[in-house]
Amino acid sequence: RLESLTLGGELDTYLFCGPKPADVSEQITRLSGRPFMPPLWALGYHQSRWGYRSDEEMRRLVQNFRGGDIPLDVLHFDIDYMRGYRDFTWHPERFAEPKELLDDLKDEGVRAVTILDPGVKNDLDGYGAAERGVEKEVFIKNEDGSRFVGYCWPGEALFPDYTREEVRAWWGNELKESHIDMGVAGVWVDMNEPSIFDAPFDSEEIPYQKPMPLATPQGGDEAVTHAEVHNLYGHLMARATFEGLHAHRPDERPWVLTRSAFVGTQRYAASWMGDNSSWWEHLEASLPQLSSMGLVGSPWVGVDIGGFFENASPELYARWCELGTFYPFMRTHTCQGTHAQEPWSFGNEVEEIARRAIKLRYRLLPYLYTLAHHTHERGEPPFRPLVYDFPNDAHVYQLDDQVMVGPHLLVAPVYRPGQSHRMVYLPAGTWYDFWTGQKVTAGHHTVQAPLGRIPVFVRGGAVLPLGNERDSTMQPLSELTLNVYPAGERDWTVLEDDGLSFAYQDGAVARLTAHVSETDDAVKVEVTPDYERFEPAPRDLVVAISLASPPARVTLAGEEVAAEWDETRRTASVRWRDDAQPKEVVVER
Ligand code: MIG
Repeated sequence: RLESLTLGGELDTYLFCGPKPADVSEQITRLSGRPFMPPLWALGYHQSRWGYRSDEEMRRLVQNFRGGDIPLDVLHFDIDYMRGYRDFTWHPERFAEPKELLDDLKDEGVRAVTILDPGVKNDLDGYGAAERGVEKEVFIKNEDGSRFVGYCWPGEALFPDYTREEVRAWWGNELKESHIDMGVAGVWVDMNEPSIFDAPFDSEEIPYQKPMPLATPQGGDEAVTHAEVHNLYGHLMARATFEGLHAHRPDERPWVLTRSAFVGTQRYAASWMGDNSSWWEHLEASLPQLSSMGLVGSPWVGVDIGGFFENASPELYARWCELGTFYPFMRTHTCQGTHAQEPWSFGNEVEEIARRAIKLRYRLLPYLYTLAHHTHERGEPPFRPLVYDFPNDAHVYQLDDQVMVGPHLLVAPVYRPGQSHRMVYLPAGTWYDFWTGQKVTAGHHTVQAPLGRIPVFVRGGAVLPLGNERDSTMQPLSELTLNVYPAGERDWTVLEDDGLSFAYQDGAVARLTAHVSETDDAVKVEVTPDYERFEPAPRDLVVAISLASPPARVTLAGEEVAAEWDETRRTASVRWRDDAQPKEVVVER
């Protein structure tokens, strides 16, 4: 009975004919907008929890990350940084000097992301944001013309009508002094379904979630009811936040994280899947969740690593970090009142696993960042179901416990406790075990996966660019390795830019192309840098070729060189100082 599920109005239906799933992702984002281009730092590791509540605590966290040799780019500031949950304020005692704090964090390579809820505290007694908002009439009014008031964290709250352009501009202006001038890098928008309660949280009765009355008028010149735009509330809040960051810091790409979204929100914001729990089932569920989001045009997604509600076991947290390495957005987050959930909170063994998982994330950044360019250009999701890459393989149609990360990596996490191996299906083609460099045949395999080792396979033909380990993306890349997994003739181009500004739109992108070809007894890799429009920081280039056994002879630019043989990963590697000149590496088997 469809009529009982909808409230009326028209339902516009679009049919995307593909024919392949990859074509559908391209078509959806061609119509509804290409995903925003993230700044490089947003691809780094984010640490969060509801409950970090002081300047001192934030500084201690950064010390622990740096002292523990665990990379970190972003700390999230949840609702406790505000003064009584008032948007656009900082708590006067707990965060007395936000600018100083954020400057100091930045000196350590760490950026801040702050949360904002749509409900602006109904406090017209010296609270500037609410007063200016009332003066500019930005808040939603009831049918009788009085201001709509709902309950949320600040108690009585007023709700901006983000459908109106002048309201979005007001919201953006409010961001300037309180956030942008303080040095906040990105903004996390929450509760924007909008989530509203019928009583204050500290009341005797249990507060009950209650939507805004559906007849509530919204809109400006084009008058609508809340019923018509309810599902756009989060989308428009994300848009207002993105546009505000952009307007007041035009040289940097905005980064916004939103809980509620609609078709098209991918132009403005990343999102996470909301409040999950520290359950194995939710670790497992993240695979179909995130890969489905990617398919339908919303690729910058993650789930709370370790789980939000309840307490993660050490093993669950370790496994979740292993998988989180590959999430488009990698953040640990947990609820107020749960056990500590930092990489070091579960003892030495788990800390080492989390450290290695986060370090691998940083090594993968040149690959993930190249994928980000593809995502931005054509809607190609970095995290996707196998059917995206193998549309003709009926085995993968029902397969939702392994994913592709870009075209090169197949990731098959362990998502049950106490397991040391799992089944993995590899579609037709040549594959390599990421950890051992061993060639693996297509088909079903039982794969060893002890705690600390997530099964990852590289597709034959891949050139996988890996960077050096870094504490933060603020440190330059000093080494770029092109890992070559031979399987015939292939090209791959690594894309790099300043990672922060919009200069890439004018072509300020470095392109490093590797052309791989194979004969029976040799693998040839032609590396061609094109740094005319953007010059990367000084660095070494390395070509590392997966081989069954140590090579007989290796040449670099025609000269015989001593290649380094890595027995554990079965690669022969050749290194040189990147002088922006083309080079040819030939390995004779
Ligand atoms: O009512 O800001 O999903 O990530 O930590 C809870 C506190 C409000 C819900 C978000 C969660 C966040 C929490 N918020």
